[in-house]
Amino acid sequence: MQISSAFDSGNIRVIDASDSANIQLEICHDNQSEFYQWFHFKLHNPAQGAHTIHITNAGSSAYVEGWQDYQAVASYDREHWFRVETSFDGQQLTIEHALEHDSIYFAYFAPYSYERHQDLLHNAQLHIDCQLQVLGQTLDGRDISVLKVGEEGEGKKVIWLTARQHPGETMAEWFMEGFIDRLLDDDDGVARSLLNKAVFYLVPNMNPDGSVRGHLRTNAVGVNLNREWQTPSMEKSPEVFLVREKMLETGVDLFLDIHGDEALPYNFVAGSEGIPSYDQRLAGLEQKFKDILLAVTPEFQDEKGYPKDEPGQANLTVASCWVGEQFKCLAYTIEMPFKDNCLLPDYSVGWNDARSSLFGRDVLTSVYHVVDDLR
Ligand code: GEM
Ligand code: ZN
Repeated sequence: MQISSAFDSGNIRVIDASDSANIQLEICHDNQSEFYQWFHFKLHNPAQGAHTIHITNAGSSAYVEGWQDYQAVASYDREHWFRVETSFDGQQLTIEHALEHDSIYFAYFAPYSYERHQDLLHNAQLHIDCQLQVLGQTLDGRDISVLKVGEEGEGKKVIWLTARQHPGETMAEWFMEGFIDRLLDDDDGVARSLLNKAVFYLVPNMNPDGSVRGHLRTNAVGVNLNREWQTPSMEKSPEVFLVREKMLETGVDLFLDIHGDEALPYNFVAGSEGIPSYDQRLAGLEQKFKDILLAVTPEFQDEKGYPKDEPGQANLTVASCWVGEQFKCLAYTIEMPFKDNCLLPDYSVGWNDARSSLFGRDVLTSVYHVVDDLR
């Protein structure tokens, strides 16, 4: 039996793989960081049959509550990911699976590879309304890429989306795939009307280094990008520094920052109620955005989510808080679950890549219904 993680977004350390009934593994920390939770590895065993895998350090991971009622994902073909029997005893996460083929991949959530990221960018640039812009390079030397869709113009709004500041939250880039695909669909009336009303700046992956490295939450040097928005630097957080500079150049009328949440089995939003400039106009825009999304899809809900920030108490190092305050604009963090939407569960796949992509398509409808009210 061989277990490896020497591939794009791979993360595991083998402690003991001599007995298929008692495989012992550990998740590696993000580089120069205390965070860990993302895992992605391949198990090869032509003997096939029953395997019991223990991730022995799960109990000290970043979000231990994320393992409660969590089921790991697996794939034989690296395209179709399904949930496998998983349990957590407070210390170790145990995966039980009977192999039906010689090789199988296991992961925390459906991976989104750097190759697929490049395909997303380069397919999008083929569209006449889409420009592929490179703002600079990350600390590992990868492009910080933005898709500009549409053109600025008199009375047109400027809409920014960023995704995967936290690289292990791969559902964020699946979301962007759906959002971009619909926005570039010449047969879609919502998309075509939106391009008459707004120009879009879309960052499908804010953290390509952390993605390839198999990190949960940080970039190449262990920095949490979603705590860098007040004072980013080229030395620690060039990803944020360069995107923020571009935002200051273009202005922002609507901002969405796309994430995943380890513990809450829901889709939800986190707003800007705690920023100093929060007012009835922003509160009204937030409510309209949510009301439309609630009407469009039962995958969204507005009962469960993060505790609300007290007035003036928002953490302005967080993207949606800093952007909301800097531009006095509607700014949301959008969260999807690593587990499932427990209000509409799918027991075979849980929340997954396809549902994330469809949710991205649905959010475009909310953007359409608020675009005229943004200023
Ligand atoms: C969260 S976002 C924190 C709360 N955001 C707002 N707008 N109040 C983080 O970075 O901790 C997002 C995430 O990690 O998924
Ligand atoms: Zn996140």
